Amino acid sequence: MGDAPLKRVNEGDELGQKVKKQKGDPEADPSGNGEECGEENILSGFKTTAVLKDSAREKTIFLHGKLDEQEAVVILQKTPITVVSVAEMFASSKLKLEMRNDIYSTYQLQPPAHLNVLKATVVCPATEKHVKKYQVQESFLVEETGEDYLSITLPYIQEKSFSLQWVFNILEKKAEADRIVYEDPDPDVGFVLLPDFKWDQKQTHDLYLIAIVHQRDLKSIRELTADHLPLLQNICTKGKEAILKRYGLPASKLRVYFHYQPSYYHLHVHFTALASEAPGSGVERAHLLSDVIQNLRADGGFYRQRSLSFPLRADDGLLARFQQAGRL
Ligand code: GTA
Repeated sequence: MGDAPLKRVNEGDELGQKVKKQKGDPEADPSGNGEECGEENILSGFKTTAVLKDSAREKTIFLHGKLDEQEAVVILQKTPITVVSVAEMFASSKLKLEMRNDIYSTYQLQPPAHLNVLKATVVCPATEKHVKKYQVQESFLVEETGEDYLSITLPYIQEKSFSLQWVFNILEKKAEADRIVYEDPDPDVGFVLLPDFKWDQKQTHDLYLIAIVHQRDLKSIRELTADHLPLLQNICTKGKEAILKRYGLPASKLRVYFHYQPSYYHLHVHFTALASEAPGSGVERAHLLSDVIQNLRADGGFYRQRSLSFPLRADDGLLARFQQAGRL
């Protein structure tokens, strides 16, 4: 598989065990979300080799480097400020005046440590494909016919996709079990709904959940037919109900969609707050679940036959395959 780590972690590998623990491995951390694992800071040994991407607007930096000689990607993100924490923040922060002019003044506000937390995402050992995924790059729009999918895309993704181990861990309750918001265990129309790992779950204005289907033979929307309508309808209805019940957010405040191409080829649906600009929610990549359902109702072969457009990054191997096939 193209997702082979640059350097493999052995079963007994110390760093592998540390990272597993940090990332919520059920053997090490039954909670699945790494709570209170802070006895050891595995990132203290991280040596940055490159900044893959940084964004002042999104207050995020993506770093490539080494953790104890293993390739790693670390994403640091400042988390949104929640209204509930504001009163405590004002009461307990240090405030240093920067400038004052007439009715205007700016300050450096230093909140207490527990109100000043960054979200850190660690991928270790990272593959070359992970490093490329997070790197800023030029993109090209590709129009893929149904035939292109069978002759170019499918062989490529069978050969070189990210591992789905994290998905199977969720479905088998080996990881993140206590984060599950809703599950329909039916093998045909069932799914698991849980917070996406990009969401810190502190506030609903950037709510992000994913519904992962129990069926294991569906890679993406390309493989959907009218036979899958009960599955899609089930995710749509029960997913929205579960989000309303747990977070109080009605369907009218949600953006519910698939990615094409996804990064992980096991069918899943993204549920994001309409108010947020989740990465990958643009028209060139997102396909609303409601549109997919209607298209399949009108034509059961829609996603097998129609051309679908999507962006590919300059060094994506799939782009090279489209170029080699004279399709670009
Ligand atoms: N709960 O272990 C996991 C897990 N993993 C490995 C991935 N996801 C997970 N969720 C849980 N546990 O939304 C989530 C991903 C994603 C979904 C897969 O599964 O967060 P996809 O197959 O369509 O892949 O969806 P996608 O959208 O390309 O992947 P991803 O990772 O979201 O990357 C898209 C872009 O988002 C990146 O290029 C980057 O710009 C940005 N991004 C990625 N991760 C972060 C992050 N932690 N913080 C900020 N931005 C990020």
